[in-house]
Amino acid sequence: SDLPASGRAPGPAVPLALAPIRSVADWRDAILAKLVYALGRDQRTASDRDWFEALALALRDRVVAHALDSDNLTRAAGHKRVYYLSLEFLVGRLLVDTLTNLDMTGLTRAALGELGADFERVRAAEPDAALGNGGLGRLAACFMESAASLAIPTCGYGIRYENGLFRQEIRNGVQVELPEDWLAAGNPWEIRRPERDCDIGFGGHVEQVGDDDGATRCVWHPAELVRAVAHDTPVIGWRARHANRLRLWSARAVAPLRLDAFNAGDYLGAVADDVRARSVSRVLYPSDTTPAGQELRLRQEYFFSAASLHDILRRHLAEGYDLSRLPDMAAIQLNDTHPAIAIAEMMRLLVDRHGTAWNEAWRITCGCFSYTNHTLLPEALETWPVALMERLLPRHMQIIYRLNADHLEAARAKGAASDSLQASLSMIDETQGRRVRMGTLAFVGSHRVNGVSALHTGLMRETVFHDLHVLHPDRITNVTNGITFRRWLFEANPRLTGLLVDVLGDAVLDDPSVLAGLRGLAGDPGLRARLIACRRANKVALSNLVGEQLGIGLDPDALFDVHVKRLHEYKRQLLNILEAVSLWQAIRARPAAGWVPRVKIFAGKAAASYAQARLIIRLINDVASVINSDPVTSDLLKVVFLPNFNVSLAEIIIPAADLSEQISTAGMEASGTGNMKFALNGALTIGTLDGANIEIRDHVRADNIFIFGLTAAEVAVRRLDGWHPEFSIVASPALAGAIEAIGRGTFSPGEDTRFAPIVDELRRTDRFLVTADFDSYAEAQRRVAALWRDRDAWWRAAVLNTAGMGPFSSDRAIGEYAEKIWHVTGLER
Ligand code: Z16
Repeated sequence: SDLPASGRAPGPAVPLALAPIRSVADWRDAILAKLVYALGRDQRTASDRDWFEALALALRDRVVAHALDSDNLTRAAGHKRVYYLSLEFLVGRLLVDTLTNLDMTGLTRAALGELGADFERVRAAEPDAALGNGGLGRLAACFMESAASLAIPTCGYGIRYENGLFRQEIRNGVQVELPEDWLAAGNPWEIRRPERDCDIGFGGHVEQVGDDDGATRCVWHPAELVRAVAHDTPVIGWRARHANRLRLWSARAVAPLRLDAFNAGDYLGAVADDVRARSVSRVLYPSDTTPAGQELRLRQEYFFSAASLHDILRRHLAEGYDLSRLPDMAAIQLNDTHPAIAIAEMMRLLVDRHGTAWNEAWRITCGCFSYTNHTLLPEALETWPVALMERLLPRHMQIIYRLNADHLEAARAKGAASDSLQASLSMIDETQGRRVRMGTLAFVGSHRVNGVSALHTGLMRETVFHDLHVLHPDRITNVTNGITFRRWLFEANPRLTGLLVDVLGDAVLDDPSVLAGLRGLAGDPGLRARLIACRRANKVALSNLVGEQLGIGLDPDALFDVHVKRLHEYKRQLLNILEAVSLWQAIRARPAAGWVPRVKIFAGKAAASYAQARLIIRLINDVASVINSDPVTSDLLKVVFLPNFNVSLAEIIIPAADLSEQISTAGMEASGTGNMKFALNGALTIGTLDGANIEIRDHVRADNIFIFGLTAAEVAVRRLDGWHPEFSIVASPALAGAIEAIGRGTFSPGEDTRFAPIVDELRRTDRFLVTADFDSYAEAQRRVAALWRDRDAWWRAAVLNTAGMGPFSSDRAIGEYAEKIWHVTGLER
């Protein structure tokens, strides 16, 4: 009689988490058992990959036990859950992350040693899970780790792309994209969940049951079904406090094989449906910040949104709750507009499937959803042609029309009645064909909408979302991004972490605010000597990698000046390489002028379709080959482009950086998160007043960061006041000299037009104000060199950077989401 409506026994009967392993011998035997009995391999011939897999399986047992425990506890406590819907999760490797959070790294090194395997090689055998493009995807991965660490019951939902972000090779200076096949050898972390599979419809027609305003029950008859197949990856939090899961959907046909066709000899036709269905989860769209706009992308968005909502409602009902209570039990976060169609899908499920009245369905929907915006670039705001939406998702289009009518009516009632206001507020953009504005749908269907840095949130209110903000003045809120210190400090930089623990005590591992205690030690010579030793070791490791990969010898005592991130014009890698050219020219003119030896390190991928970004990669590589072979400057300046930037490479590069380049055109980088990773590891930032750079300056203090360039407000003025790049070029001989060298073919011998598109853009339009900021940037670089010469002052500033970074932990960010947006707390044990 005390069973819930689901009829299942309530509560956790026994704790499932396995007892901690205490002895090396026990752990060694557990790993060996996986190698032999799960994989069927022999210890004497096992490869690094075999050992990785055996170890991952042994670890997964432990993490899964925690996840089941956490789940039982959540259910028994009737605790609200968070659902993080994201088309991207840029996880990277999971081995060391898992070992760190279970505190089993030392044990594992020893156990593998006894088995005759090498920990470092086993670790390197894991492929990166690169299911994301850049910041947005990596943020989702940091958030998953922090939610688990804070014991906030959370499920991440996304797509299990067969091919994640492409692998980048550089051939003759040119980016070449190759498919990334991370699943080729299987994925030991994931578990298939066939009982969670569900079928997702596309196309077809809608049967009208009630009146024709879309607000009453309808029946959608899809023309096509695609099966969503569930795979869970358990995510363990710090000190194994709690474990969540990441549920990724892959697509396949409902009937994968047409046996009649096969028997008739039509082998391709027999599997054609399956090939078509599988294309939905086949590959991650490689465009960072610009929407892909193809039908397959909309299919991906709806496919994973619908499968996830189906799963959320199923769980809610199975636990015996009424749908009216959904907002008390489920907070659904939309990571950008990519899953915004989930708002229409929720309305469809409630109204058509469960018979909920329209207004009640809307209360439930808005109560559950919230939306994070990650960019204001006008070309990046997602819209879908109405005609495509009508064809692929006819019922959703009806629902959107009806929601839009309600929304515009409410706006009119509040005084926003003019044609221009109604047009700007509408979910339908009529200016370029008729298109659905996904940002407006997401905004209207959410109880909270957040930006990712203070500046970005302010600009949301003032620009793109201005009119919606006036209508709903309490809806937009700021949650500045953060990064998980477990991965980006403890795992990436064990040397610095060891030092911090020595100096600040174990508490620094659990409470990032303890880092502030370093401020009192900024002048301590003992600390400084140890910091220098640890940075130098990290730089030697990076130099070895550069030597192996590119055959370039680096001096680890040179200033390592690092610019790694996606290639995009607004991120202004071009500004950096122009300054490198100009520096090279200056050194050649006066080789004995006491230059600071510098290594400029670049890495990053360009969207395959983004010609100008690809050309900038080519320019960096061509400049590198000329400069690196110049005997006059060879001890003073090197330029390096490391191919295939990914999470694992970032973990090696960032701890070895002295200087962090965060030089986007002000107002264009929503937040940045690389900026936080570098500063946490003690690099000084050279940057504009953009995104989270502003808050980083506030926390590390203005003396310890090199700020330059136009502010966002000044950029806005420049764009209006008739400024022309020629003004800036004429005023700056250094800039003119660099542009001229590029235009003259100095870096493209025999082909002086190679970089004409870059030179023309700089001279004619310069949409990203590279020329306007050049002198200010070059001057900031001279301040960098001056501070570098004053070793004590440099290291004092470095200490103050690490000391000020506590607030940029993603635990803080997730804590703010939990309190201000999700209204959840961590689970108490
Ligand atoms: C992305 O990585 C970002 C924005 C976006 O619209 C699409 C993608 Cl794939 C980035 C922002 O550019 C960056 O400033 C921000 O730090 C990051 O999202 C996380 O919020």
